[in-house]
Amino acid sequence: MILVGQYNSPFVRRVAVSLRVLGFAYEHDTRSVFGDFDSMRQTNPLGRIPSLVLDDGQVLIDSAAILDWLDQKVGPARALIPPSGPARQHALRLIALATGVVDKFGAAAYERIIRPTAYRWPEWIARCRTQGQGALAALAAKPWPATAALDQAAITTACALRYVRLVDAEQMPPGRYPALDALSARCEALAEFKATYPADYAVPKGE
Ligand SMILES: N[C@@H](CCC(=O)N[C@@H](CS)C(=O)NCC(=O)O)C(=O)O
Repeated sequence: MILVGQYNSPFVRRVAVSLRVLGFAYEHDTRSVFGDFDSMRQTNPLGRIPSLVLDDGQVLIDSAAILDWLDQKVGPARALIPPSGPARQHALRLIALATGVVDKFGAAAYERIIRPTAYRWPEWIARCRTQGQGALAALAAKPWPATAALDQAAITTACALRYVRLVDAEQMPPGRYPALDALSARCEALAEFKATYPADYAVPKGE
C-alpha cells in the first residue's frame, strides 16, 4: 500500500506511526499538498492528505477512516482504539481533543504563515490559539501513565504536540504542560516516531 502525504502533516504522521506499530509495510508518496495540488486532486478529490492507496487500487481518504480500516484489519485484540464501551468513548474524546489541537493551531498557522500579510486577521489567530490552548490544557489534565500500552489516543496526541512545536512553538514552551512533555518525549523516542519525524513545515509563505 501507499501512504500519500508528508509527515509534517500530523494527520499523515498518525497514520504512518499506526501502520508501523501494527506491522504494515507501505511505500511513501511524498507529493506536496500545496506544490502538487492538481496531481493530489487525482488521488483525493478534496486535494487533502493523507490518502492510503490499497494494493487493489482502492483509495482510502481521511486519517480517521484510514485508522478505522487498520483497526478492522488487525481485529479488536490489536486495534489501537478500544472497540466498544466507556474505554472507546474516552479514547475518542482524547483523539477529538488532539485533532482539535491540530485543527486550531493549524488554522492559526495558515493565517499567520500562508495568508498574505495584508489579509491576516489577528483576532481570528487569537481565537484559534485560545481554542487550541483549551484542548491542550484538557489533554494535559489526563494522567498519560508511562506504563500504558501505546494506543491511538497517545499516538494522535504525540503527533499533535510535535505539530504545535513545529508551527507555533511559543504556544507550548517546555514545562507549561509537564505531562504532555513527558508523553511527547516517550513517543518521539520510539522507532515508529523517529522514522516519521517531521523536521520542518514546508508550506508556501504569504508575502
Ligand atoms: N480530517 C482530515 C484532515 C486532513 C487535513 O487537514 N490535512 C491537511 C494537512 S495537515 C491538508 O491536506 N491541508 C490542505 C488543504 O486542506 O488544502 C483527516 O483527518 O485526514
